[in-house]
Amino acid sequence: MSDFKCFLENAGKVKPSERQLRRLRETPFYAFFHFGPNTFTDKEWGNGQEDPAVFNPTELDCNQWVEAIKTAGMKGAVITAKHHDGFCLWQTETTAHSIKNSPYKNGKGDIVKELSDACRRAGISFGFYLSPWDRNASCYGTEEYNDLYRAQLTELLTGYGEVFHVWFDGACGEGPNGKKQAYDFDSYIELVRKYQPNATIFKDDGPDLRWCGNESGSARSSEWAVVPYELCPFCKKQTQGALIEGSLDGIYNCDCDLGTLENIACASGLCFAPSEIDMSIRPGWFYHAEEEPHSLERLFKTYLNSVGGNTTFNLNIPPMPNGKLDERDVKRLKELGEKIETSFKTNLCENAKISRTDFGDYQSEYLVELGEEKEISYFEIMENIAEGQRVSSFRIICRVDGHWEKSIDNYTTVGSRRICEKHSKCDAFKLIITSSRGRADIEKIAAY
Ligand code: FUL
Repeated sequence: MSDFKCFLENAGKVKPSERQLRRLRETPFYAFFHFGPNTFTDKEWGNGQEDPAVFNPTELDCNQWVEAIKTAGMKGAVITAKHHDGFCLWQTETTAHSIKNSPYKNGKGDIVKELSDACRRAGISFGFYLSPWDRNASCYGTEEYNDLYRAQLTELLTGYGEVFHVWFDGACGEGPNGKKQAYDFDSYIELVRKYQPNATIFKDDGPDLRWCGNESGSARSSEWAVVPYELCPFCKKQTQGALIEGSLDGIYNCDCDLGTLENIACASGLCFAPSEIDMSIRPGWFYHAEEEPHSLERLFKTYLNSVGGNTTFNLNIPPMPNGKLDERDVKRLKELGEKIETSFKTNLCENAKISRTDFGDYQSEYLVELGEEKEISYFEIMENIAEGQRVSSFRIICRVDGHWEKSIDNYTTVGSRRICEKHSKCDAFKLIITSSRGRADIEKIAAY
């Protein structure tokens, strides 16, 4: 086998871990809740000097939060247990800058507990965000802070039942004494693995989900979960050695193409690191009364391009100062859920005849005969991602009135799930795989 063929086939065999596979397949759509002193001071970033007395939600209702995200079809929720201001929403032993010193329930409240309980009751997975950047902790910028952070992490990992997702923000600013912190991420990750082995960890550069590179919900048109190890050094390196001498110093996780052949060929090794798309339903991460939720069209498009673009979708809905979600957001979530539900209600390929023809090792064609003319709006394709991501380009052509259309739609990656919005009235279509890294392994072809 030539070096090139060998390299391609190995790239197509880079596999997800069990937990990555679970996140992509079972819980790809979940909620973020940004809640804390900023909610009350109308800020996005607190400076850590806020008086805990500002935190006083008078009608807190985590059941309402959870019921609202359920209507959108989300399966998990992640709360900002501590944002950059250092204020802790749970009964921590590690700092006085917490809910213990707020008027909420006379200092006896615990938002992490209220949300995790509400999630459990509703069958929603629970997760948390714990900001490493802490603008309140006096030891920030010293090794002592890593101990403090680990203690906080341990409290959250051990006190609130099963955790599905832990979100490590990469932001690293100055603390109250002007110093920056060297975060000991290896030890943080070790703690998550020890206490919550099933939880996925989000961090800019892995280990389980990497940052997509923007906060506006824009997805890549080619989203490879297999990327150069240099980009995600917290992931497991699964192949060794570059095919081409080169250097990847110039690429960064917000570039529009990460897993291209040119990039992976120069990588010192490859790893499996799917991305997560994180965005807020409103312009801000925290609640600001004057802001409006984004349009249904924008949110639905982001859903199609994320969950249907080989990534996960973490959509933030900021609770109001009274501790409830804004009815405008609740309405939008419901509309989104209904749009998803109606768009993907009936798989028109249920009784279709599907046959595959191979053209050599890396090209193939699936003929899907529907039996009668059907009106299609979305095509859905899933690769057997458990064995790797392989398809690098494909086309869908439809048979309309007995003629095969000359399609100009060229798509690239598939991965866990690819949704293509394409309207057609046809009685058959072909999925033509025009290139792949090893033999394509298609798990599902559907049309809606
Ligand atoms: C960023 C933070 O600075 C924002 O406030 C927000 O929490 C976002 C999800 O991550 O790094």
